[in-house]
Amino acid sequence: MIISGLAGGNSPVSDSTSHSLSMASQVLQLLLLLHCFYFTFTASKHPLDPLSLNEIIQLKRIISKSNLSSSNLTFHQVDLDEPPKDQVIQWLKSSHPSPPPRRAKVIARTDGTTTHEITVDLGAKTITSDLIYTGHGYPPFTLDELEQATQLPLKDPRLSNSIKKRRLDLSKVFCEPLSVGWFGENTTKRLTRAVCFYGRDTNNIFARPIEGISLLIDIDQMRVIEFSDRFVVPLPKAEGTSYESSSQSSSFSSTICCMVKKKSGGGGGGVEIEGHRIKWRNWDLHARLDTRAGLVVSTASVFDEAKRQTRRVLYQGHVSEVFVPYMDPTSEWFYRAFMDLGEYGFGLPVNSLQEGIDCPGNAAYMDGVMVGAAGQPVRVSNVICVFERYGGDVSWRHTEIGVTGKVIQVGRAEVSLVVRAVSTIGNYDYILDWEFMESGPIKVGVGVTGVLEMKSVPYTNKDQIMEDLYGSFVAENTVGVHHDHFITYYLDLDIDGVSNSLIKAKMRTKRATDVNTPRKSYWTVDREAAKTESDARIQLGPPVDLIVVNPNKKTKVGNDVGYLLIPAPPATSLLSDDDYPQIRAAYTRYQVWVTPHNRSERWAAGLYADRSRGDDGLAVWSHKNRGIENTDIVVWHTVGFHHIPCQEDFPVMPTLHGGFELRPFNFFDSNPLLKAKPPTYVSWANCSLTP
Ligand SMILES: [Cu+2]
Repeated sequence: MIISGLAGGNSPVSDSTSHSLSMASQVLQLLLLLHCFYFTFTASKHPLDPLSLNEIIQLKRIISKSNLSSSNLTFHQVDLDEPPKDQVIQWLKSSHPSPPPRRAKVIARTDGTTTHEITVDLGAKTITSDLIYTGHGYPPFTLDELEQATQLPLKDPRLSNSIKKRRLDLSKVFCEPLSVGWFGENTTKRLTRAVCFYGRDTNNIFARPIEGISLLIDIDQMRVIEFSDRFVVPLPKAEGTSYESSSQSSSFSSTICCMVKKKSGGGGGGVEIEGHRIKWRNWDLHARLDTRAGLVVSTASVFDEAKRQTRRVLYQGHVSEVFVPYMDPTSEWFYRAFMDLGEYGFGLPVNSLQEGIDCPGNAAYMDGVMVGAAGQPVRVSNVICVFERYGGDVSWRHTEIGVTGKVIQVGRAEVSLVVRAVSTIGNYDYILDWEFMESGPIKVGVGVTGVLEMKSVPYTNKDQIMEDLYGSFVAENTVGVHHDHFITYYLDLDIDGVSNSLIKAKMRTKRATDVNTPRKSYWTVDREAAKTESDARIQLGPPVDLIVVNPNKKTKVGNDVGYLLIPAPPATSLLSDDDYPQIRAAYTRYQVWVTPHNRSERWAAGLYADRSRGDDGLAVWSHKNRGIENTDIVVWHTVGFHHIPCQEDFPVMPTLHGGFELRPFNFFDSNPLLKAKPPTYVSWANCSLTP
């Protein structure tokens, strides 16, 4: 889980073979749309814009002039303090908007002992509140801390001896500081446990774990407080661990044809980006980078051609927490149950996206500015890409031969807009997509790729293994340990307004007793509005449609307007309720929760997730059992992967895709695509089936 500097600084590593195969087979056979982008940088500031470079400089200046400056201050999490929702909605409605006051919220630590929650009014240049947090858990690690904790073990003579004992070269050793969780201790410190890898003859450092050694580091004092060297396991060999393209060959063409270059300067259509606001066809939305959440999508509204009005769908959506528990309960592994957002954050380890690998040639990019540990601005280029996607899909079609004298064959191509960011948390990379469809759906995708967290074992063939290794044998001397990825989303839906309800449309089999036909059974729907939070803790499985409706807005024929959640496949945590990682991530027991909107309820595992004890977070809030009917509600949905590794995941894992869809359900009066002009095809001159 180490973040050794911004991923954007790394040299690009591509998998051109597999990429070219999938892209070429799709793209070469298609006519292409020609996409155009144009940019305007003179837009009014949107109230949800991230802190700008100047605002961060201003913020640092304000704090430097305060009492806080007399302490040794580290900045752990700094982001925009969002204005109240009603002010943002009012701003969007207003034709001459003056944005609400700009504020920043800061979680900082003084002298490595005290956690402060500071609110700064950037306009008034004052600190409006400075509260000391005394509860359980700690803020995320800073990148500086993680970098120092990476170096610290290498200076420890005990590690040096252990490495010598194994006849390895210390200069090729890399140590990774991991969060340690909480296992019932009465008092806690901010700690990490460093485990080490051997980087000789490979750049895939995670593929050669030096098992048996670990160093417990007090991260506030930045010193090793415990060293252990319990056992020696043969190191996996370096051969076959590399994933760099220079070591690969291909029997197939490696050219990606038809990447459409964006036009420079003005253009007549496509995507319009003004600052962080994105307008594309019938969609209007805002995208920004947040230190904790990574990509945040806000104020997404869709234009209804039939009604000639813009209608609100999603006030805000982002990842709220990523829980990754490993299933090896032994001494060197038991504590590995990561809360990636709360312990590391998805913002600072965001990638500078690479054209041709991360995003297609027609993408436009946004830069990100965040705050480093010393309060300094950290700028990363190309952190969000925005592109129009045409993947050869059909948005609707029909062939009709029943009309006398003619064959009707009609339809249109599916074109969508994708907003993407990629965060790399140590060995794993998370590709976060928000895809907006012209017919109204929002598809939320998450791609998991990168390198497995592996364990060295003494075996070179599966036949030799007689013990439980808590994972899969993926290469000689190498086990990919069983684990989960639970990616939990915060979805503040505002379907045609703030007041919404969750409808559970349960399908059940009914005997056909009241009809005089040979049919014995059919299914029927029982609709039920979730009245309180306990009605909306949902384990997926039995057939139910989950629809967020606005009970105050009807279609022409009288249905409540709504959006359907087409959820991710069922996957909830399999840990026991009394197991410590599960106590901290109790919200993974259900895949869907609904809570009333509350500004302070944002992070599913609680605001202070590092070493948390499960006394804050979604499961705790939900037990207040508040009313959730016809009010401003937030839907929480977890995309879960139970990951049993396999050999194809080694040495680097092909992207595993997951996600869910928010789909109009009686939102429009009929298929909205029939009201909108279809896209025009333009064939791409240099694209040919026989290159
Ligand atoms: Cu995995």
